[in-house]
Amino acid sequence: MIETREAISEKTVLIGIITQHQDEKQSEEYLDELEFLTLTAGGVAVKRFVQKLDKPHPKTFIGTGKLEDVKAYIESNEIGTAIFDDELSPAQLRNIERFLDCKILDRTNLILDIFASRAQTSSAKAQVELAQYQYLLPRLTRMWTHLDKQKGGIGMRGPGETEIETDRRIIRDKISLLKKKLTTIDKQMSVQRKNRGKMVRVALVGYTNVGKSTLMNVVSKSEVFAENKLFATLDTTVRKVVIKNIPFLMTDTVGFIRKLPTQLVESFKSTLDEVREADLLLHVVDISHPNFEDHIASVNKILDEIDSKDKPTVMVFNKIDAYTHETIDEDDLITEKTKEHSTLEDWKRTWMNDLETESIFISALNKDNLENFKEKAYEEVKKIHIQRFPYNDFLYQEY
Ligand SMILES: Nc1nc2c(ncn2[C@@H]2O[C@H](COP(=O)(O)OP(=O)(O)OP(=O)(O)O)[C@@H](O)[C@H]2O)c(=O)[nH]1
Ligand SMILES: [Mg+2]
Repeated sequence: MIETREAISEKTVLIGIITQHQDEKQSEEYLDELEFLTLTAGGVAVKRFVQKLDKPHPKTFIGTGKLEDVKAYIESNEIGTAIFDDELSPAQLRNIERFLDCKILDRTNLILDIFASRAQTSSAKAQVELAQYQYLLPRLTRMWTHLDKQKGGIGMRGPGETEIETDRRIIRDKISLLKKKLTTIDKQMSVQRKNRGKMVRVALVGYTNVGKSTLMNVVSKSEVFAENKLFATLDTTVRKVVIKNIPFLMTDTVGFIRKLPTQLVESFKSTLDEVREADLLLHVVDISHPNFEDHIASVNKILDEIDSKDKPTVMVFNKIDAYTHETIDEDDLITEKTKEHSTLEDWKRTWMNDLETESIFISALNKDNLENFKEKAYEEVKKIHIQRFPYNDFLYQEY
């Protein structure tokens, strides 16, 4: 595993841009997420730099004037790491490294780093390692000294060209070895999944930290690791669940995030196959999060990328206990009602009126509305079960 962790346990600055499609509030929320990622990786964000740009500057991500501000701040505040809220191209990374005298990380790097620290099984480890090397290959610069020494980071002078070439060769070899290893793992996992028979398979999907594992635990009485950090779950867990008289398999999977690095989506093939092969998706949403609609869109985008967008899906709005909304005074005639003023009842009405989508509102933590959730899951599983086992209809008689 490529270790970059100890390098982040220091003061960091966050750097993002606001495009013409975003408002400032949205950009704040994106940086809140980057700060949460930084925290999860063990760092502390002490300052944010934001610049209005239509698209990232091709050479330096933000303009050089702004970069000067960052440089000055870094120098006078003992900042160890600058974190950019997007994937930097190899050229951008090189240019910024020349400019700023600190460790440079981008969003992809940060996510890969968290995944690396979370990986438990050999399959998860191999998947992350492959993604890390694929990210690293075009970016071998002075940041990475010769691999034998394995020292990343601050102030290291670069290896010579021949050393970089040697490193590239080593990395290419590692990539092809890992790919072979993963092909073997994929085969084993696919056999395992086949051995589970024809039982209906339900997968919990959703943005990271929305409560998938918590819900899995309350429904299946298992003890899957859940915590208030991003990407608590990397390895899938499968449990047999019985609701009324129908048994089915429930899978807890890795959380998704906005701009999930493509290397990760590709290398997590065997993990995502659980989703791909599921009969029913429970799309869990944290309705208490100000950006939850954005989260839904990100998850749908990834589902689309793994050809799972058209599966039967129930939207499970979780954390209703934590939902808050803004209010408008009765005598305030100026403020216009926006989404931030929607009550939980408003949201329920909106989603219940959407006839194409099944939805349910719960709190997995407080077990609010859990019986209705189970009923809903039962109904949906039953539809699939009936198709699969047409002669088993005695199962559905009410007792
Ligand atoms: N207030 C509130 N918090 C909840 C609820 N459900 C889960 N949480 C909390 O949300 C945090 C994340 O929960 P997890 O179950 O780990 O979320 P996850 O979706 O599995 O997250 P990843 O595995 O990181 O993708 C934990 O601190 C939970 O206690 C809920 O209904 N209400
Ligand atoms: Mg989880």
